[in-house]
Amino acid sequence: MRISTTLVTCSSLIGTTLAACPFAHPEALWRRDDGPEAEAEAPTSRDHLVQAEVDDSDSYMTSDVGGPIGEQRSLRAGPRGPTMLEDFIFRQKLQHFDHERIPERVVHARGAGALGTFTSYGNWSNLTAASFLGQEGKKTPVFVRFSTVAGSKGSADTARDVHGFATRFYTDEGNFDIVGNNIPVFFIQDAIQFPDLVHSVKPSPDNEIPQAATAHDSAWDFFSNQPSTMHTLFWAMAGFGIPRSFRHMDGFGVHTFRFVKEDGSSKFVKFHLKTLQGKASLVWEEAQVVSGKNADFHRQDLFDAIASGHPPSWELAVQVVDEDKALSFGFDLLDPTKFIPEELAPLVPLGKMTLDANPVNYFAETEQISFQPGHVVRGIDFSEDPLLQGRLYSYLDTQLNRHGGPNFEQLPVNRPLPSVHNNNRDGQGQQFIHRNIHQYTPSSLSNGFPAQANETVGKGFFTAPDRTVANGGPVVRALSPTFDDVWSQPRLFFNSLTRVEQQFLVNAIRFEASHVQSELVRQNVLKQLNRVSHEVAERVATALGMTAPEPEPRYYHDNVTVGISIFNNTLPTIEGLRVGILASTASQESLKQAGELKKMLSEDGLMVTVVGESLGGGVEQTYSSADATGFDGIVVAQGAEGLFGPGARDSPLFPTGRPGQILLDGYRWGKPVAAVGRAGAGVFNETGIPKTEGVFEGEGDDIDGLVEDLEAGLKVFKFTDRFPIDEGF
Ligand code: HDE
Repeated sequence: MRISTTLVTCSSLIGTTLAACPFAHPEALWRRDDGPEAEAEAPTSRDHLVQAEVDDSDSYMTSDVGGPIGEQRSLRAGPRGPTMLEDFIFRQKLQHFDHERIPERVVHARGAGALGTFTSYGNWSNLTAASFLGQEGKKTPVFVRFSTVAGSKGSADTARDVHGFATRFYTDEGNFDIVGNNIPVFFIQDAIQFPDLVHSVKPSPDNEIPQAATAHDSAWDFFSNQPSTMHTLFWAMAGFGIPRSFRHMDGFGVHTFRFVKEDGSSKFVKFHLKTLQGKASLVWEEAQVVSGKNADFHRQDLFDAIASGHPPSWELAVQVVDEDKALSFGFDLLDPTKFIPEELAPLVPLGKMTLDANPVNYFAETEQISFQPGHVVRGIDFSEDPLLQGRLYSYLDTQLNRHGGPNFEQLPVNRPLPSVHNNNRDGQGQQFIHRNIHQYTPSSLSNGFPAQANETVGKGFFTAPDRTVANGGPVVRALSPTFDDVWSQPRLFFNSLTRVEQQFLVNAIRFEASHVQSELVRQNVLKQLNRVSHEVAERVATALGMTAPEPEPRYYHDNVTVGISIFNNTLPTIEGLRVGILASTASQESLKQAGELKKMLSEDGLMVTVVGESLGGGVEQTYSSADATGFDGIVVAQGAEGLFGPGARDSPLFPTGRPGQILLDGYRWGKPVAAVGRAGAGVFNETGIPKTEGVFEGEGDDIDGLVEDLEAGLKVFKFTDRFPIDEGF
């Protein structure tokens, strides 16, 4: 099969360059011809959206129905008279404005999108009939939307939260969505509890406080009464809740799905998207400061990385398990509060996804994209996971609410690449002009078209033909007892963290629980923690001024697994990370050196900003607006040392002590900090930074060595020995 990438342009369709043609039938735009010799070919990144773009350059302003319009003044009955009802230009403009918003997503409202390409590493027909995985080098356009969960559309990016990682593959056999998260497990086991979970974490209904935070009574009341939440909570309270950027997090399909082969046989799979930038996380104080300084921290990072030519990549991988092994690991594969440790089922890398294009219109693309776990392609099937089963209903329903009708799949960002043929008709905002007057099946009058595909004809099956369900029992409103143990895996997760990550997790629960007003809820929290680990319960209890319950060892164990720690690994690449060079506008020496440093660091793919008292001479940001949240590493240029320490001269150009504070905060938040030659020892002494790991002093004027050290430090990313650990742990 071949999908022609020859676009029939809008201008050739309607003969004008002044308007685009979003209403054209995609069949006119994408031509399919099937043929055995035809090789797979697909558009990349945003080619498939270009047909809907509107280019205003070299155009006259028109009304919504195309007539040129002029003066942007309303029509008045005399210069001082009332506005006239006949002014359709005025009415059209205001009316459209009044209807600009659609309901924000009830969860995952805050997000950012990017486009790119997925390339298959091989022909995976030994695992699945999915065509986008059927050939080495086969390319499929993708759209990814990253998000937080609880916050509203205007909330801050770095709120502590689970993060959404929703990926659409525009395959040549239709859209496939992995609507996943950056954490491989979920809070609840049954979809019927989702509204309760969300109501508990959202702001209080009386005062709409707190925004984008779980540090409040109702959230922890629910968590502590619903212990299936413990596992996901542990991940969210560790670094996974506050990633450094969308680029530095993994994605997980969470549920078990099925891969179905051409012969109809199927296996269970878990989807993973492994970041090739490495996992990296902020520390909590830093994340809180970022929330205030730059609410757009993550979306800006993604946009800038792509715009500046550092496209992030992920590897799509699966864990494959025979269906009769669903219960063989000591937990149930249908239970979404469990992940499969890698040593039990290795990751099979299937291909690589690279995001290399930014949306050109946030609303049309990122806001209108309508993901659904129910968007699967032939070769991929669901499992009986009760959370997934509920999502198959909820996402369709939510799109109907957001878009006001059933034709949202016809929006440019939602359209599949192949043309759509069925008897679904009409409805609000219908974009297509269907010619078939026999819009029903079966029909002799339409010669049986569109014909119904099946396993042998027309490549049509979704449900695995050999699929069976382990059932036969009575109809029950209950979960299987194989879902009962919700404490062993949070413990496995905790055991697999480094000591300092365990401390971060404990500190995060301390922070959240200390915001809980109710003594009863705090006790319930300790009770649940104690089932996972007496140590965690005790450590949290000390901060709450309470006593942990007696140990409850039923689920205690010392097992560990791999791939959990964020801080234990060095990053495979530093491309796209940000470095601040602290210079002084008053010192030519520092400006010259800042320029040299910038050149060297930029050549290695870093995004570098020179900071000084005022702009000019290579300075791009002033001390009045700079702070440590903007940089992953900091270097002080020689000649700027007078700006640091208590002896530094106050300046009306920036808040007192700001240069020193940037350096000190960078140090306190675990970042590599460096100073060239003479500046070295001086600035560190003045700002009270001890000479420890990740604090680099250049020898004399040698900036080569210092750049090398700093870059090695950036790979470490966070120097965690700077963070104190509870005594005795
Ligand atoms: Fe969602 N979820 N969810 N969710 N979810 C939505 O769909 C829902 C769940 C996830 O960037 C909504 O279009 C139910 C798990 C992401 O557009 C809504 C249940 C996972 C996104 C919805 C879950 C997710 C959503 C809100 C329990 C990880 C953002 C607007 C059964 C595997 C997608 C929308 C985007 C969005 C319902 C649980 C991930 C209301 C009922 C588990 C990444 O339909």
